[in-house]
Amino acid sequence: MSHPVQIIGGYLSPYVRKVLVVLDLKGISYKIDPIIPFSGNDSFSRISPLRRIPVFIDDQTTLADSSVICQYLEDRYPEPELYPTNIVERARARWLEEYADSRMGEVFIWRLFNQVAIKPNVWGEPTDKAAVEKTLREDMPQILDYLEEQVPTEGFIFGKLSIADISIACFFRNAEFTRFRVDAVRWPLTAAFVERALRHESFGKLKPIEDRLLRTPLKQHRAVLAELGAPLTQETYGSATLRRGIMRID
Ligand SMILES: N[C@@H](CCC(=O)N[C@@H](CS)C(=O)NCC(=O)O)C(=O)O
Repeated sequence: MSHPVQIIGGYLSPYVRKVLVVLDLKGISYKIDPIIPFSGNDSFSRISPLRRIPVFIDDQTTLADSSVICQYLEDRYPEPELYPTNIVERARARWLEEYADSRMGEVFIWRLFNQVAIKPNVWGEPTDKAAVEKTLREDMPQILDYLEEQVPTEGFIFGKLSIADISIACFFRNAEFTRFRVDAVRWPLTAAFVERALRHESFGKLKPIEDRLLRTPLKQHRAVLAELGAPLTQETYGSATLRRGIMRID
């Protein structure tokens, strides 16, 4: 690979995972600075004005949004194709990616993963159990009802694995981190689809790293990743000081 790629953002983010899976599928090697967005330093604010991860840096550009990054990778490295060629299917793939990033992001990350993992582990705040129960009772079924109509009985949404499958599956991995499992009786197609997608080699390679990080205090993530042989950058955009995100108030 002649153009070294850097990814700023940790392995437990679904948006980082989407980019790492796409890089893997396209055979592009990269270095990673595995920070959480809240530990970003002042330089991080310059490369990620919304103070979000992932950020992508290569010899040509710096990009701070997973969908923009994946589209750029597709344009620059077209093989294998991860967006359908047919323009109607291509638009639907982008819609499903957008649905995953916005609605599933809101529910799986902000209302679930944030409550169960980020609040206690990053901010030392208790989980709001009533809020989690409400999310599981009201928001989650609505998403699963929609997905049940979108996913196929076998294979992937457009036949071969595409950005739509990858984007959706990434959020289910974070749901697994909170011990959430899709009810296979109520949503059989979605349950089977998620299992199929997450079994894909490109997700499988990340799984041992993710599992280990889940058991590791944040401060030790870099050291543990070095021990695991992860392709770490030398420099980091992280700092010891935590800052709240700038896009929302919780
Ligand atoms: N639209 C962005 C969303 C990225 C995003 O929200 N990332 C989360 C991490 S999972 C984040 O950085 N959150 C910090 C914040 O919003 O303050 C993308 O697709 O890259």
